Amino acid sequence: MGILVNIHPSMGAPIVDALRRLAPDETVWAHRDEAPADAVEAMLAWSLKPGTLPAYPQLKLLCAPSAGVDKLVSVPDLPPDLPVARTVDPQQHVEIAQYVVGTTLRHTREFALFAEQQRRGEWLRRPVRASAQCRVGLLGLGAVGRFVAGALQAIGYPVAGWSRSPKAIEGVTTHSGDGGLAHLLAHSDILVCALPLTDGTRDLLDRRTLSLLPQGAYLINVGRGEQVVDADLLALLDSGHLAGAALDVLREEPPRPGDPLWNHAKVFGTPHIAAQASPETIARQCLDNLQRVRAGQPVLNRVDLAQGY
Ligand code: OXD
Repeated sequence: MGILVNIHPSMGAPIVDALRRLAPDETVWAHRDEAPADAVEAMLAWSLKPGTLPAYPQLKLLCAPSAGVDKLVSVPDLPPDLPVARTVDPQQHVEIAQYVVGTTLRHTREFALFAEQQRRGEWLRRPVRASAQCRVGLLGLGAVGRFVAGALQAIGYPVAGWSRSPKAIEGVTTHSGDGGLAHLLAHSDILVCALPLTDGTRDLLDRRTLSLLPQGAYLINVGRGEQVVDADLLALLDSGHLAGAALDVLREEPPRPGDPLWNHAKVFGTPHIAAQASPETIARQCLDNLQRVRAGQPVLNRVDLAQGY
């Protein structure tokens, strides 16, 4: 019996190494072709094709190497009683906050513009936009959202937050529900999306909701690409309603050649690098949970399949 790392080797190989280092007595397979189907007890996967899970009759645990589990819980043949665990890596919260702070500063302190000026050999001073007048609206108030809120507040940005169900965070004005969302959007000069992808958040940021943002607002997406309707975002960037967007996640990763998001002057795009759980943490939490399943104990960081995260 053993663990199958069913992840592309570019991401999976360091996790295989970590598992073998941490648990030299466990059998770890780095590829589906190597693993006897009836010996796979736990699987690590980022996404799954329909038909994969039923091929493993002894599977007792499915682990995501990530905080987001949307690509696992959406598979139609996921057995409802199979424990699915996410990875919770506090370092990921730090990294997401770094990304949001970095892109917020890049926008509000106009770093791209100054880089362009430097390239042109131009010495032109401009007034600094006061951070106190740049309101940040944060969608998603889980562990990541809370950390991001603290980091932005520490450098002078007023932060308000929204989540589907009411949540309280000390020092942050919070909103919930549809009415709360409209209010938050209308008062956000920068909108940060740090939501999990669920049926309730898919396509949440479309023409209607993004139009509620004030003229000249900026979008930062560290949630999932499927939460933004790309054509609507592009239309609002082109019309000038939105000043720009920093997108770490896209509906299609990588985007197709010719996708207008690739080259749009107002889009700062990065290839889903805002944060990654460390291979060590992924491996440790998977091994821990496998021990728990074997001992009949509850799995840690178990995904609520009804909620989708
Ligand atoms: C995650 C991610 O969900 O990296 O952890 O996107």
